This record gives sequence, C-alpha cells and structure tokens, in this order.
Amino acid sequence: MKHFNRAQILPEKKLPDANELIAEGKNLAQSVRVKPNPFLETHKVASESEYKRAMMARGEVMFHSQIGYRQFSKSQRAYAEIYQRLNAVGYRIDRYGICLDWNMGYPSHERATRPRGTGMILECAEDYRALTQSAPVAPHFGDFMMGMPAAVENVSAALEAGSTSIGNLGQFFTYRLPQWHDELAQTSATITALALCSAQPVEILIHSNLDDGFAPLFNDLTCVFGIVLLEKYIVETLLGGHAVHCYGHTFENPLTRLAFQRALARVSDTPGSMVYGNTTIYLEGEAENYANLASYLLVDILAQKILPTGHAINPIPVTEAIRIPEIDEIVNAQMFANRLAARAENFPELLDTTRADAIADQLIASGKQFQENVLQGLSEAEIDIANPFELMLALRRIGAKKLEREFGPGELRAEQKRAPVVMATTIAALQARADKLVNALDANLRDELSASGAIVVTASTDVHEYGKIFLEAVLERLDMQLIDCGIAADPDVVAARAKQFHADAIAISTYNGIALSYLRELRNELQRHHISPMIFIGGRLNQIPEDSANSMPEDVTEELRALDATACVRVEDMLVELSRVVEPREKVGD
Ligand code: B12
Repeated sequence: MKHFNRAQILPEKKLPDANELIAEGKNLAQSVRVKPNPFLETHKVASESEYKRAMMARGEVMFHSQIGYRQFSKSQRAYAEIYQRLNAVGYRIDRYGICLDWNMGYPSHERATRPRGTGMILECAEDYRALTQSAPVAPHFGDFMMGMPAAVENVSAALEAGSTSIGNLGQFFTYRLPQWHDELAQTSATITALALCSAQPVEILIHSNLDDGFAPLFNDLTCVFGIVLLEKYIVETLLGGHAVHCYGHTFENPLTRLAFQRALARVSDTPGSMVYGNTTIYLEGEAENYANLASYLLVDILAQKILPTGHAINPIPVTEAIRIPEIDEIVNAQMFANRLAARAENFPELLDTTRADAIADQLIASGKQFQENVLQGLSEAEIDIANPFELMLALRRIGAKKLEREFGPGELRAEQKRAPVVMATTIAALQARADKLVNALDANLRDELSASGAIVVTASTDVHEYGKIFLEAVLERLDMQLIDCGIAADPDVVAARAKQFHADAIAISTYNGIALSYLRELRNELQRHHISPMIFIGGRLNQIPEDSANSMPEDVTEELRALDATACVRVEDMLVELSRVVEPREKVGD
C-alpha cells in the first residue's frame, strides 16, 4: 500500500540539482578553510575530533556550555570569563555551544528587518573570529547554521573562525523562520554547506541535535534512533561527511538515556558532540533544579566513564525554566559538573548495564527497521532516496507524526496510533497531565465549557510545541473545536484562520522571547480582518527591550494585558476566563 505519492510531497515541477549544489560546496572548500584559533593552537590539534579522541583515550569527561547574548561584547566577555574563572580553580570547560539568534538564520542582507529572539547576533565574519579568539575553548556552532537559508555564509564564517563542530541538521527538519517560506533555497543552502564541511581537509563534526528535530514529537524512541541512521546515511553515504548526534532534552528516563548513548557507540566511530541536559524536567525552584541537574548529569558522566563516545556533558544552569542564564549561573553549573565528575570516579563499579544494553539492542534493530521502512516508502512514492535534496525535503515536509504513523516499527493500533517499541515519555506524560487537569476541574465549569462548543484557534510562535500540545489536549477533552495553525505560525496566518472559522478565541503559545512583538502584529492583522476574538497567550512571556543594557529578556505580562490579551501562567487561567464570556453554540455536525 503506497503511503504517499510524489506530487503530495514534492509538487514542484523542477527542483535544484543536488550534484550542482554539492559541487558548489566542494569548490568553495578550495578557498574557505578551517583557520587556527586559541583552542586548536593550545591543544596542538587540527580539529576538535582529534582533541576528543585524545581525551577519550585518557578517560577524561569533557564539559560543554551553551553561551550567547544579544550584545556581542557580553558574549565575548562570557567566552573569556567562564574559562578564566573555571581554570583559576582547576576546573575545565572544553567547548561552547554558540547560541545564535534565529535572526542569524536569514541571509545577512535581510537581518535588519527580520525578527530577533534572545540569542546572539554576529554582524560579520570578523565577529565569529573575534569571539573564538577570546579563550582556548572549542567553538561549536550548532544553532541557526546548517538547515537555514544563511547556511553557506554562516558555516563559512564558522570554519574560518576555527570551528570544527558545526550543526544543526535537526533544525532543518523542524525549524521555520517567521515569514520565511522559500524551502527550496533553505534546502539548497544546507546541501552546499554540508558539502563544504565534508570537503574540508580536516574532520568536521556535522552535528545534529535530535531534540531540535523530530525526536520531541515521537512516541517511540526507536524512531528517534531511526532518524540517527537516516541522517548518517544522508551525511556520510550521500555526502561523504562525518555525522554526530546530540540527544538529551527530552530523555528523562535514566535507563533509556544510558541505553541511547550505548546504542550510538555501536553505530558510530566519530566522537559525539555533546549530550544535552534534560531541560524539560527543570522547574521554577533553584534548589530542586540542582537535584534535577545531578539526576541526569550522573548518568551522562558514568556513560562516558564506562564507554566513552566523546560526548561532552552539558550542565544546564538552574534558571533554565525561566529565561536564558547569566554568566554567574553558567559558572556555577560548570563547577557543579566538574565536582560531580570527580566525585563519580568509583561509581562505575556500582553500575550494571545489562538492561541498558538490551534496550540498546531494540533501539538499533527497530531503528534500522524504521530507516528501511522510510526509505522504501519514499522510493515507492518516486522520491529519489539517493538524492540528498529530495530525501531531506521530503522528510521535512512529511513531519514527525506522519513518519511515525506510516513507518514506525511498532504494531499499528486503533486511531492509527502505533505501539511504541521503546516508549518515549514526553508526549504520553503531557496527555496524562491533561487527563489529570480536566478531571480535577470543578464539575460545573467542566460542563459549561463542554457545552460551549467554543471554536479556538491554536498556534505556537516558534518550534516549542509541548505547551500547545498540552493546551490542545485539555481543550479537546472539553469538546472545543480546535483550528490548529501548527508551530512557527505567522500572525497573518493565525488571523486569517480566525476570520475563516469565526473563532471565539485564539490561544497562542510562545517561548522565544517575542511575546510582545508577536501580539502587536497579530492585533494589526485582526484589525485588518475587522474581527476581535479573545486572545489567550502563555509560555515564556518575556522579550528583550530594544534599549536593554544587559541583553536579558524581561517579563511583558502587563504590556500584553494592555493590548487586551489574557496572559496565562497556567491553562486553567484560560478556562476560567473562557467560561466567563463564551456563549454556548451549535457544534459542527450536531
Ligand atoms: C523543550 C524546550 C525546547 C525544545 C522544544 C521541543 C518541542 N518540539 O516542543 C527544543 C530543544 C526544540 C527547543 C529549542 C529552542 N529553545 Co527551548 N526550551 C525548552 C524547555 C526546556 C521546555 C519548554 C516546554 O516545552 N515545557 C513544557 C510545557 C508543557 O510546560 P510550560 O512551558 O511550563 O507550559 C505551561 C504553561 O506555560 C502553559 N502554557 C504554555 N503555552 C500556553 C499557551 C496558552 C494559550 C495557555 C493558556 C497556557 C500555556 O501551559 C503549560 C502547563 O501549565 C524550555 C525551558 C523550560 N524548562 O521551561 C526552553 C526554552 C523555552 N527555550 C529557549 C530557547 C531560547 C530556545 C531556542 C531559541 C534555542 C536556540 N538557540 O536554538 C530554540 C528555539 C528555536 C526555534 N526555531 O523556535 C529559552 C527561551 C528564553 C526566553 N524566552 O527567555 C528557554 C526558556 C530555555 C532557556 N532558559 O534559555 N527548546
């Protein structure tokens, strides 16, 4: 049974020629090369992978930190100061993940008029070099590089700043820049940038953070591992590069977290980039977050001690759930991690990996099944799976939910759902939380809302989907009619859908520090349509003020309320307000 046909996925009559794009990357590699920087010079290595292999041989655990502020001077200070303060007390930081802002994903000549979030903005290639000259710490450029319209210019600048670990393939599959619709240009730039890295005379780690990709939306971890194998096929078999995988945001079960690392060790001989912190378990309270930090970090430290894969560990600062961290908070988290790694010296004797290895067997076997199912299914749809352009764009357009439903290795159950071979916990946890919330509601309120049959447009302003998934799960259980605008939904699209479906309300989930500018644009679009549905907004309601002195986002709840929106900390806040104003209406199909 054919799952898809080509016209559904790649309707374009003509697509850019992959071989030409690859040749362009190879040609560029003649002039654009990795240049020396303090990290490469201090450690006398040609690439970070050479350094990683040496550290693995010495049984050393490596340390990673994300850094990046709107102000370049603050980012430069952070690059130097974190290293100096740790070095002064005998601790190490081996690499920095450079948190570029999504503004950097656009071609440089467009950035002045494009939205900005909370990340770092580099004005020119010299800025890349000035940054990596600030300390002998390896620069990992893993955000808004590969996968973006500006992939070629950003990757070129990173290579010339001495970076030999560049990503992020995962972002190609899920990240959408506001008001950017040219997927062909985005895919072309990514193919050329991948070829540019693959043609370098030194080993470039082509990084993919699975949690930036499809992983957060799969119910089955073996599909996540299948994506590892598919991306390795694209980067290594089709483009001749070296693929490395980062995982961790959504891996809260220590057993599957360890199993995933041990499975990666069995399918890859390239040192890993980093294992990401389990950010989704972070709460508001700092004290508890130190327990959250230890709970995942110890697993990652032991994983590297008993079977080194070269993944640096990544201690997430305890303010993670609130906003981007300050320099002091990053230093504290790194000191915590260095000390914990030292304390864990004899912990490996306590660990039995039998169960983790059994799960690793399943991840590899079913991951391979998923990979084969996808490649066969796409071939049957006349997608050329030997063509990286067609394959990458097809995967991006099909998306996580359909890929898992159509090609997942698990048994197909009722409602087109597949039984996970190895359960991924996040989505199931959100559904269970929604059940709990609705069951705990006051019965009158629940009945009133269910009777309302309200029509609600839902949307996320960026890639963050969990808040929206949770919200929709609650509203569905209250029989509301949902109009889903998806992730990274532009204000004009949301307003048009509200008009088209005569929506009672719009529910916006936002996380990237654009809450205020997004609401302003949405208000303008609704005015243009002469409609004024209620607006509910939740997530991270902050934004960096234009005249910010410290590059830190500030709460904008009052400004949102002044624009006549209901700013919500919890979903319950919306339910109470909705019940107060919405009139019962006929449900579609009643
Ligand atoms: C998971 C996560 C990711 C995942 C998202 C996976 C996915 N597909 O959803 C990934 C790894 C992809 C990701 C990417 C990024 N992230 Co992120 N992410 C998080 C994280 C860890 C959890 C957020 C989450 O989903 N929580 C689960 C939900 C269910 O809980 P909740 O947010 O508390 O939601 C509750 C309420 O807010 C409410 N709610 C939520 N929405 C709505 C809407 C309405 C209408 C209502 C009524 C209620 C409501 O309901 C929920 C239950 O009560 C947070 C940090 C944290 N721990 O909070 C950072 C965080 C939000 N991310 C952040 C950033 C900066 C990014 C990136 C830009 C980083 C980068 N440079 O690439 C990218 C985004 C790029 C893009 N293209 O958009 C920052 C935001 C900074 C800020 N605004 O100050 C945070 C705070 C981390 C940090 N400290 O720096 N991220």
